[in-house]
Amino acid sequence: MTGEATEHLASGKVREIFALDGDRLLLVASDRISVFDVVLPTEIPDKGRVLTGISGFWFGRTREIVPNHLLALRADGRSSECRRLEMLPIECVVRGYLAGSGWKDYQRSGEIAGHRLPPALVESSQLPEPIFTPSTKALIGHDETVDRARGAELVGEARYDELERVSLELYRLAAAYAAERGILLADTKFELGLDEDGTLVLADELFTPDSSRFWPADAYRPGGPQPSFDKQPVRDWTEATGWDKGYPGPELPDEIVASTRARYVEAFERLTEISFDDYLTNPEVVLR
Ligand code: Q0T
Repeated sequence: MTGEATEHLASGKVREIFALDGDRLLLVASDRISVFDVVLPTEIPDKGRVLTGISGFWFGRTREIVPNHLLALRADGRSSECRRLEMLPIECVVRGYLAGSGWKDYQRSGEIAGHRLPPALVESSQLPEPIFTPSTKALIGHDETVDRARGAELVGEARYDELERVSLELYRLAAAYAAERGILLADTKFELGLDEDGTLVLADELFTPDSSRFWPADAYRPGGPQPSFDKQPVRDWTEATGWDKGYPGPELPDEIVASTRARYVEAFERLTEISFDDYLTNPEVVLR
């Protein structure tokens, strides 16, 4: 036997987690793509490498805000060696624009996670200020948004305040940076954990198109849903087939695969200003 023992710990829709040893995990991003919460039978070549590279880029540029779990990027470009943490039981969501479940909550109640919002906002409106709207991980179905009182019951008041402060700071940094490159970061989700000394550490993936809504700035028209930077051609093509959005989803034609791959690579190159070929030669270029 060569190589190391790796125990498979968990599968997500598009990622796998393995234990390398007692202190380290290996996160492997596949090329699977989900639309309308369904994983399609067709893969997008290099999608997992693009997402791993974008996460690595952001982990390298947010260390002054909060330490993170990334230890190394492997030569395959899709595998990250990470510190193993005690994960916190809330997902940290920041919204700068009104979309998805936030838009639904606003229409119903005029607020999201206890944040009272101005009247007369429309779908995709920019919010007056980014807001922290954490959620609990539901075992099945969608995550449940929680307010400060419920969030503080789950992690403690001081930790909740720390999560809110760090999350807003991360969002503001990335949203300003992306906007300069023609990409609106509508919202994003972080997962954090604690290391052996109880220090807060950023985990999971960071500011990828799978954990964030990326909108092309030049197409931004509030008053309706916005096209997704990465997945819009896949959404449009699959919907046009008459698919009922249940399993199994349809196979994608080659031209949709090729144009979607190109959009992921474009997102990587616009955000990082690094050529994707250079990333494939040495993934750690994103950390410099
Ligand atoms: C985790 C300890 O990504 C997840 O599941 C998809 C297969 C969620 N998840 C994260 C962990 C991490 C990370 N990232 C970490 N550094 N330490 N656990 C477990 N599940």
